[in-house]
Amino acid sequence: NRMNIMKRGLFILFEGADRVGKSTQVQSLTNHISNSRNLPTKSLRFPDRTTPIGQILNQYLQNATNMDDRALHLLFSSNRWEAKDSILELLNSGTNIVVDRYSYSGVAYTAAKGIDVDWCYSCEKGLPEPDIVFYLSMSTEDATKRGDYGGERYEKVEFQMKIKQIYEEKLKRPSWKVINANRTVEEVSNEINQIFDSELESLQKKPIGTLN
Ligand code: Z5A
Ligand code: MG
Repeated sequence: NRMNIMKRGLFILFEGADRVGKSTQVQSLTNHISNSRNLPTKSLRFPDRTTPIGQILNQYLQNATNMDDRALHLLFSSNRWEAKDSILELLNSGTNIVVDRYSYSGVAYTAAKGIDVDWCYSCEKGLPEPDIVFYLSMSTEDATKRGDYGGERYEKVEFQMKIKQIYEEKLKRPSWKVINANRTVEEVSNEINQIFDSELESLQKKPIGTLN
């Protein structure tokens, strides 16, 4: 395994609307990379509710506070900017990161309130770019039938349909891996593991990108 020590980590991102199984698949791919592939791996999630900014976001999401939509958007973005140096350090030191939501969640959830997509995205320019984006897709109707739905602020069917539309019509890029999330956990994770395994070597040779 000495060869792996020389290689940078990959930045793998999971995106999608509520309850499509992102956190489940983040856990599964993290296990696959660290146990089956024997590579250093860490999972991260946004919002990172442990920082002071993250605590404000947590209160908002739990319906405890209200805030201007753009001010809120900037806090979600700041919560990624404050993680930028540690993300780059992890990647440069050879640790793969599997990330649960990032800039595209930021844009989708704010733009769904009627705010301009380009304005939303501009705050994200300059952040480290994910090497692979897994976009988990399923019907909003089926997603709402899954566990714990309805607890947090954004968990309303009409809002979720808008989120899905923004992801698919405004944000999705040709390079995204669109995954049918309406299958068993194992079926979904098998497809994801295969994609990761087949792209690992070539992506390790690419420099870390920047959102632009
Ligand atoms: N937000 C924002 O506005 N701006 C930003 O910049 C960012 C986020 C970064 C917090 O999200 C909120 O912040 C979110 C967006 C907003 N809005 N809301 N609401 P969060 O990531 O903390 O949300 P969460 O609580 O983790 O839920 P989630 O992301 O909606 O769920 P998920 O991670 O996609 O799904 P899961 O937890 O893996 O699975 C959900 C349930 O389904 C669970 O009971 C599983 O056991 C089950 N499950 C999973 N996979 C399957 C399959 N394949 N079949 C059947 N059942 C399954
Ligand atoms: Mg989740």
